[in-house]
Amino acid sequence: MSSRVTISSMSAYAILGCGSVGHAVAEELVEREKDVLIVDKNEERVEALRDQDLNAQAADIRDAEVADLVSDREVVLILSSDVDANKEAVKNIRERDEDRFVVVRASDPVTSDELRELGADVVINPSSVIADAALRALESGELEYRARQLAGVIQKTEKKLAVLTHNNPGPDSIAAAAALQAVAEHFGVEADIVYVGEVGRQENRAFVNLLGIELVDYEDAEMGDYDTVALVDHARAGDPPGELDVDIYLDHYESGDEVQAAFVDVRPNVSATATILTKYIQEYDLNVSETVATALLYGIRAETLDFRRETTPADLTAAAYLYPFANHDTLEQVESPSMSPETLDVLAEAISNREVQGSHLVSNAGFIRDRDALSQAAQQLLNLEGVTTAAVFGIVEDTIHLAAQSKDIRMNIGNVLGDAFGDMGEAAGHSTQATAEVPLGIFGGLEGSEENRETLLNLAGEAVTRKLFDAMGVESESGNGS
Ligand SMILES: [Mn+2]
Repeated sequence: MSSRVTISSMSAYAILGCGSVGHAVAEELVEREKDVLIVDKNEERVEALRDQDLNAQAADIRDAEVADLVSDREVVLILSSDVDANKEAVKNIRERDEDRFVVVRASDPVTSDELRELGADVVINPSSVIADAALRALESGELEYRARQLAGVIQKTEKKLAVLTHNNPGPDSIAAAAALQAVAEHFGVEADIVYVGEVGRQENRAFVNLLGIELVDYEDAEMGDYDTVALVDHARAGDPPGELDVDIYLDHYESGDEVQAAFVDVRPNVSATATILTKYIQEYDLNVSETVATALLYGIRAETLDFRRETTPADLTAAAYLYPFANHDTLEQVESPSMSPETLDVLAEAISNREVQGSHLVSNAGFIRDRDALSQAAQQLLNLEGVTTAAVFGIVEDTIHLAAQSKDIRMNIGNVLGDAFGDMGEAAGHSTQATAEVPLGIFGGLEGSEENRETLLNLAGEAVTRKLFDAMGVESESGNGS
């Protein structure tokens, strides 16, 4: 018996009918040091069982006195191949008392129903047991086959593998990509995760940053460096860029078009591509890293809205497999990104230094260490009443860093920063969020003393603020800022 059932509080068993099934069960129970009584009508067999030091008695399991014989047993397993005899046995036991836990072997669905009506607690129908086992074998065999195919395609890589997430990737896609990267590494193939668009939303950025997942922007990627291309979780997120020759395609959604790739695994019966990758990781028996396990678990949870949306048994078993390997502190942080003390300082500084013109806010946060704090501060400042665009800048070493966020649909903040700083520094972003960097040197060569630095900060701050308001289209009207 391969399945492990623990019935620890029940210690005394009876097996009625000791053919091959009954014998296998008896051996397993005795192995587990259970007290087992075997009843079979074949006297020779009973003798043989006794020779094996088993507690066996000869009796026809149809006889009413067999019910007395097993009355001190908590569990009775009626396993003979004669289903009519089994029916009699159940009837006798139930007539004697209601308490025994009775497991009975049936022969087909009809006798299954009859045995249940007679009072069996569990009915086993051999043909459905075999059918289940066959299906499970098929499933694992199929996975083994697919895993071999996928490994083959990965191993053909001579240069590098590019794993493309879907455009503006979310957790499922990033997690699946990180897992495929780990699978490739397992086969000695270097892989990069490549994305198109933006990693939007604070949780997604927190997810990528906290786990230290490295992503390559498609714009910066040299696609010629890759001779194998994989698309993960792509079907519902627009077309991949350019004329990509796709080798590997993994998704839980069917693609609208026919996918042309050497290896395709689409499973509409699971709810996350991260689930599919978890199955491969199990199949390859990969030593899954904490990062990949945490990423996959978050991917599954995010895609199923914490198991509330279209969750399948496969998603749950994948999550259960990942659970012990994942870092739950990180998961908690990803799910509720907390504000670092640095961000809080930057935010406090930005609030007190804010200048507001109309619905536009610009603020100088001074000398800072962590430029990521700027975009978080800008995001928070959008919560101020009447503010639709917020830009916060600060100085890190010799560079002014600026982050801006806008919820004003008439304004493209990416263009605003490009207009204001494109010629003296670098600006990047899109309509709702953008960043810019300007070398401090542009504002004069003051160096050295603390006093000079303060002067420089004020000069640069005024210049940046003026340029920003100009680019936002604000005339030098009277502001209502502080
Ligand atoms: Mn997905």
